[in-house]
Amino acid sequence: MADKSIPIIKYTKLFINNEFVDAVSKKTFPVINPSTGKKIVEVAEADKEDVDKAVAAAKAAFEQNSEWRTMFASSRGKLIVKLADLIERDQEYLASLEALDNGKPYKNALMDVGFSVDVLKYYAGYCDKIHGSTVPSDGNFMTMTLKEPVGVVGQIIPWNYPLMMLAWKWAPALAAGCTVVLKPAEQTPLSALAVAALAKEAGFPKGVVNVVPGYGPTAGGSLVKHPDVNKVAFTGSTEVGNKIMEVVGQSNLKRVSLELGGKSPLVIFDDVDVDEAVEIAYGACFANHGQNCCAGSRTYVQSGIYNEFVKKAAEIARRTKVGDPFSDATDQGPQVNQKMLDKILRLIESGKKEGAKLQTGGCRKGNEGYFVEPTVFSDVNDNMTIAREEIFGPVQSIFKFDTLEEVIKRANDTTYGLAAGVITNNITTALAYAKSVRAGSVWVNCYDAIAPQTPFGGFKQSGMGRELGEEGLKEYLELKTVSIKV
Ligand code: TXE
Repeated sequence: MADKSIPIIKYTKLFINNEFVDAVSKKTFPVINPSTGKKIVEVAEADKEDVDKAVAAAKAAFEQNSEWRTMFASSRGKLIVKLADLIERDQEYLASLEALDNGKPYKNALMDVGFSVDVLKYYAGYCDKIHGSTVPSDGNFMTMTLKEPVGVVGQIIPWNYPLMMLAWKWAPALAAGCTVVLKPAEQTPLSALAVAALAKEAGFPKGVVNVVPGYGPTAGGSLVKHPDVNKVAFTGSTEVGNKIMEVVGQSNLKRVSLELGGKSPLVIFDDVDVDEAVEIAYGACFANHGQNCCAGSRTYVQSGIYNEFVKKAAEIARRTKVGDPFSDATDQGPQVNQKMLDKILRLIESGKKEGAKLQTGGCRKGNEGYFVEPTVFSDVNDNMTIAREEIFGPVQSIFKFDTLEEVIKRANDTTYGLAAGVITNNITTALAYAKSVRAGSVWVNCYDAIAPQTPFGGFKQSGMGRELGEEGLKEYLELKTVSIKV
């Protein structure tokens, strides 16, 4: 297969009411190529006035007798399938946009596109299966429940999986019958705009989906504050998640779902095949350059295999091919921007200073773009900064442990609770761990086993609510009880 080439950018304006339009202010912002640090293109910058327009369009599309509200549920499902088909048709173009502004290898971006298609199709099937129930209430009543769309939804997504995060947000919202205003991350707005054009081509009525690229505090903040937005769904940092809760509390008490950061533990017992465990742990930590909310960034290894594991973990990390996302040989592209590069390098320095043992990596790679050497630290202790802060980069921290009881306590000693993993051949150990660890997803002898059907979300400060699966759909539904006197 030949290496892929850089795509032509077709859409750079806001998408409101099925039209691509300039920002009211006519302002634009630069989108940067993380492989070079140079500008790719200027994109229209939404601010409050633009968000107001987009929300008004979404509100009109949600009016009682609108085309969207009166559409058969099964037709809504077909429309979502059509969008999924168009995304599949354009998968190479969309994957190349992701590789360009996010920096992930093209081959990985192509997998993200495939997963996005699967998620859309999964939820499309729900449209005409959103049942209420009948309730045997006291008194002479016939009582039933109806599940209705929550209304206009504001969705704010990050840059690590731009297209996939759009699909995780749009698919359940549209299946439920909501209308959407999406703010993509300022670093990676290109694929969302291309998919907006596909939504129009699929035949979504105007105003059902709107895309407003722009910055967090301005475009994002306006969406969170907006009195006509009935729900906000956010994926991003815990810090911004906290801010959203404050603003929502002071505005209209809109529904909120949050998918935030993590510091997930992967625990490896010494009854396992070490090579296999090293590979699972490598994937858990380094997938998507470590820019993964559920990254297994704390690797706990039992003392019996500790030394062998550390040696092999460093070897496998050293073999990673870091470079051009458009080359087939590349395993790891650049980090997304200068801010993330600086954060990762600062945390690597803290690891060195605080006494962790650097096994490999530890530096920026090259002088152009935002590349980081895959880095492995051993002898990490629980109080070091690299053990506690989310690094969001290609940095593995390896800890030594002796007993199950001890490691459960240490695994849970974090403010986060998004995911956790365990590798062992002992079923009792695996189940004891799975029951005790405080995390929204637990993976046994695997990692990142995420599918459209599996609910995903966090305990503690990793968020609230769930995405994917039936639980993900519920986040976009209101329950109504109707009692009829008989
Ligand atoms: O996140 P932000 P950043 C974590 C990770 C990373 C750190 C910072 O640790 O190092 O967060 O990344 C929008 N009101 N995660 O700065 O700022 C913003 O425009 C409304 C984990 O990129 O949270 C973007 O669209 N919206 C994570 C989105 O929020 C606001 C993925 C995420 O940006 C806003 C990304 C505001 N006041 C980072 N401020 C995960 N859970 O996967 C910003 N935004």
